[in-house]
Amino acid sequence: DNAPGWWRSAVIYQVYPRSFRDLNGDGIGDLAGITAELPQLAELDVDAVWLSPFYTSPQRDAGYDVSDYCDVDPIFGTLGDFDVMIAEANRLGLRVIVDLVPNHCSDQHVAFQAALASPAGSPERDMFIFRDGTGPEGHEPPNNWQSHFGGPAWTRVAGPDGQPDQWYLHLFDSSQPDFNWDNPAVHAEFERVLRFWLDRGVSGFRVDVAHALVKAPGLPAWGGRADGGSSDGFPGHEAPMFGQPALHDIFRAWRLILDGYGPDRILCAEANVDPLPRLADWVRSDEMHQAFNFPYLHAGLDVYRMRSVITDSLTALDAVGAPSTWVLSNHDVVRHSSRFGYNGPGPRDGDGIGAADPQPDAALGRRRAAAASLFMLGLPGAAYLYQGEELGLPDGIDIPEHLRQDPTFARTGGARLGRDGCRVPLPWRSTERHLGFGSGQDPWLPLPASFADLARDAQAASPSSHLSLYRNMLALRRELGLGRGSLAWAEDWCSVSSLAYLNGDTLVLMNLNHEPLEMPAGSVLVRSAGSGSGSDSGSDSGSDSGSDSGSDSDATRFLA
Ligand code: TEU
Ligand code: CA
Repeated sequence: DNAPGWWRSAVIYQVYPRSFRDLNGDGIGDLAGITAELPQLAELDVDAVWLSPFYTSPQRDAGYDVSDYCDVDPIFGTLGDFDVMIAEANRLGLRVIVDLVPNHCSDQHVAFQAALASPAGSPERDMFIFRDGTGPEGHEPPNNWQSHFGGPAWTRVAGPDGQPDQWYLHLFDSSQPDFNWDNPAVHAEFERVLRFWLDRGVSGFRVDVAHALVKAPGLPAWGGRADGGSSDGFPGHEAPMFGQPALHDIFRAWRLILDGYGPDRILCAEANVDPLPRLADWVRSDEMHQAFNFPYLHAGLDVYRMRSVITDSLTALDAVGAPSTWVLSNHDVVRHSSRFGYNGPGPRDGDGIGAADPQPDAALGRRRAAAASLFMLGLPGAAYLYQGEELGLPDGIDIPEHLRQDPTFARTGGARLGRDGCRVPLPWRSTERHLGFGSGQDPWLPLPASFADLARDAQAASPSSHLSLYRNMLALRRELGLGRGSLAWAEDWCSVSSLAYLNGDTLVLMNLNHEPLEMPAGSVLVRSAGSGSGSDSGSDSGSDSGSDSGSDSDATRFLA
């Protein structure tokens, strides 16, 4: 699909490189592994893949700590492997989107090493956010901001003379110094990075913590949760480290660069913000094309919240001429198949699920995940899938402490388990060593025993599997043009435990009640109940087709 607007209705599949497929057998996924399995993604019929970072990195935050933005980390392969992957993707009609991490780099990046070796006030330090400490002898951090991963957002360095010196800001791990976006040299550097990857054929960028690049002048103390969070877990929209007006100039400059490569190159903001109008702020015809819809992810299965998020998203984004995006899982949150296995509040973002925690009901979670995914894939707009959700994978629960890699775990002294559970490698072939993830060393995180039944080959062979549901739904989505459709709530089918909308003459329904809802005979095109595991209770999804357009009872229907 070469149309400039391809992204408006696209299904974009997130590949987490270290966990996708390990072709050289060192226990970590690699670019050659992605190339080898791209045909599987083409067959699933997604439009594009988005790759989480594979750049040179000490891997303190799984590659979101970049030390060279224009090269491939040796654990993932080489630039040559990247070129081969792009060529194979193009051959298969798949686009490739890469991750841009402009808020911070690795403390091993040459620019940060140069800053450490240079005195306070030097141009080298001005690439980052260095400040003098407060209190006696500057022993206290410059302000009260907290890192997302726990602990203060400031770390003190030793000066070139070895004496205690300034502090630098890091909204994430101490190994991830924040860039100073008030400095034009930082702008120039990232414009170079954009061109580098556009020249290699990428279709665009997912922009990591896009809303955080610019900090409020003077770095004022933040009275709310110091990591910018509000009580319900969303970063507060008035936080001084988010949503600053100067962001618009940055995004406009980037958009000009992308447009120079053609109207089909896109920018998607990863901006974990609320409320929704704030999200639409970054999506403009001369700025970002898209932004992740985190309010939708955070609505869980609360039908009232889902309904208002959907309505508000469509309204807010319609006003700026953009479609919404929809997302249920990514590499930062407990997979929806596990989240939905709880009645009542499940784990908070970043907390993970451990063996000692209350356990989700796996079968219930998978059924509800099937229903919720089907419901999401019927919505107009773009959908982002996270690798493994098409298999209904749950989080890994039994991860030994010494294997946990997410800095959240260490920075909170184990109080929060972090995000490793959703990053467990994928099962490809049920009878092979390491379930086909790799044939050599142990995978960097163990695959749970339950993954054997969920392996891709086993599911591909079963018409009632979770994977088959995704395939069927994605095929219908394309055939019926649902991504480019529009939404009207189907009030007759909405209740305290069900939510339904019409997209054209297709009715999409999610039923969270134990009792199935009766649909007109012969009208269901796809339903999730009965896919995967048993279907005694919980939720149910399916779809129906009517012959004529027109009356509601003849509408095409999906049940979830
Ligand atoms: O995440 C940004 C972000 O806002 C996260 O704090 C997210 O809300 C949180 O992890 C949920 O627990 C991005 C990347 O997706 C993440 O993997 C990186 O660790 C982070 O940026 C720093 O680069
Ligand atoms: Ca490997």
